[in-house]
Amino acid sequence: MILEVLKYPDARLRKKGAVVSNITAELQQFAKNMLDTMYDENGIGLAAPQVGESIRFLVIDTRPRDEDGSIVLDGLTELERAIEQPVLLFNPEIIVSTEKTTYEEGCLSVPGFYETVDRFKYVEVKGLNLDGKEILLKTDGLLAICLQHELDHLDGKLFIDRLSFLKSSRIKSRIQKHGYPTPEEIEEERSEVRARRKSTKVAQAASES
Ligand code: QAP
Ligand code: CO
Repeated sequence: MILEVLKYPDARLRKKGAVVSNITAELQQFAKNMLDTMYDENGIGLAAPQVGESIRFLVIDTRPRDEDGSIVLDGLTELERAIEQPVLLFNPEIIVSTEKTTYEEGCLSVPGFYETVDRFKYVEVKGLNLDGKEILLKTDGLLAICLQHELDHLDGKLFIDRLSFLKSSRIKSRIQKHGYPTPEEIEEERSEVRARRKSTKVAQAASES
């Protein structure tokens, strides 16, 4: 089942998610619906508060895909490759974070807007899987960035809150005045972001070698 994704400035996005104490069959079905919704919206991550459930749960699948949707594993870091995706996590917590990086992020709750956000490069995150089993993820790459972005949602925080006051205010007032861009405008912005990310990646690879 596909769920409705709430958009900024919906007040429900600002609530702190409650700790899940019991992973019921109903919650397992909800988890599956969130995964369906994330794939349906072409997202790489989704947190429960984004669909109006104020609980600590997130889904992520950052595996890169080619034009026809098949997964290309060589775009992943070694640490990312060791982690089974999609990731479904209840009560996630960052227990270790090291080094800084930046990434041009977007969000299904702020469609059509992308900005560079400061994040940790490496994180260790613990939580519970669908069966309630404790798991520990040690990762870098896009998966680490996405985990930090989705964890923010569980505390009512959006990526636009992490920008400079000027950049953040510009986006917020633009949305308040003009609403969200049309699907055509969003698609245009997305292809520009993809091109920028690609050239950043090439520049990073060159500076590392
Ligand atoms: C969070 O965001 C994220 O504007 C997940 O028109 C993003 O899946 C973490 C999306 C980037 C790290 C890096 C956004 C889809 C998807 C849009 C998403 C849109 C269509 C966002
Ligand atoms: Co988001």
